[in-house]
Amino acid sequence: MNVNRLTAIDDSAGRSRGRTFRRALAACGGLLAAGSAGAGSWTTINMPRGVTALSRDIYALHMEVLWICVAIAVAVFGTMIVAMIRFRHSRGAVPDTTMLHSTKAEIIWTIIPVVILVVMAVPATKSLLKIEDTRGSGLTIRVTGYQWKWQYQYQGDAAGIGFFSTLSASSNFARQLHSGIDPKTVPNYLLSVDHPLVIPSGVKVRLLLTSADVIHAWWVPDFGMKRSAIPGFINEMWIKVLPGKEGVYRGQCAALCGRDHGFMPIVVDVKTQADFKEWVAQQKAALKQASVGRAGGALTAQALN
Ligand SMILES: [Cu+2]
Repeated sequence: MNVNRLTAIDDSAGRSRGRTFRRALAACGGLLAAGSAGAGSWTTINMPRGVTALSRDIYALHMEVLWICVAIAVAVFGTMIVAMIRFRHSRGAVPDTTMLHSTKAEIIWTIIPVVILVVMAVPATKSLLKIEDTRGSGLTIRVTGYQWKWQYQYQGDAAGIGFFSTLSASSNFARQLHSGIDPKTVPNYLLSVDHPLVIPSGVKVRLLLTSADVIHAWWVPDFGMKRSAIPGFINEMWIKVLPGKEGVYRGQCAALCGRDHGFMPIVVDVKTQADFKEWVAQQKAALKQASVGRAGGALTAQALN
């Protein structure tokens, strides 16, 4: 084998490596393009902004941290990609074996991450403190998880109002084996209940969460909050739906709580304060009527005896 032939082999190997590299780059580009075309819109990929004071705070924090991570990723991967392309072996790059230790470099790459962490920790701590601060609430509701339903018991001015919230009959029929019902035809399949939780907008609503059997978790994504409901414990969380954001919001139990874990959804009907007052008055009137009916029934039974 002569020297010319060796050079020829080297050249062809270099060209083939170049082609492989370009093909790999093209494949990566193709994958990225396919990924972005196939993915849903930004709002379905990202977490929801939500409708409460806390959810907006959490969303802002999430976006801030996301963009910091994006900047770090661009800087780190960008440097790596440039280094791999410019200083690749096929271009004759020789490894630098002289830089074994640099105190200056170590100080820089320790201080920069610490500064980044502090920049992220300040707003995160503020949000955490806000999340835990349940003082000054205008309404308190006790929420109890059961296998597999939720119980809501209003306290304070709305005391006495309470009910169980279970999967709606339409979803329950459709979910049965061989029901013959196409779930796609059921509105809000597995996300609808018989009695939704009713709360007012613009009021700090405190939820006291517990459970009567196993660990459940109360979670409505649009409220930005999720809390565990644990037997023997009372966990707190608060919601303040922004005025103008009245409507129906849906969520699910977020702790794997047994066979029918997927069949205990959460539905919250957020009303204006005036409508909520009216609803409370209606519920109390119905309660009064029921107690009068019960008392009447008891008297009739006594008379008959
Ligand atoms: Cu559950």
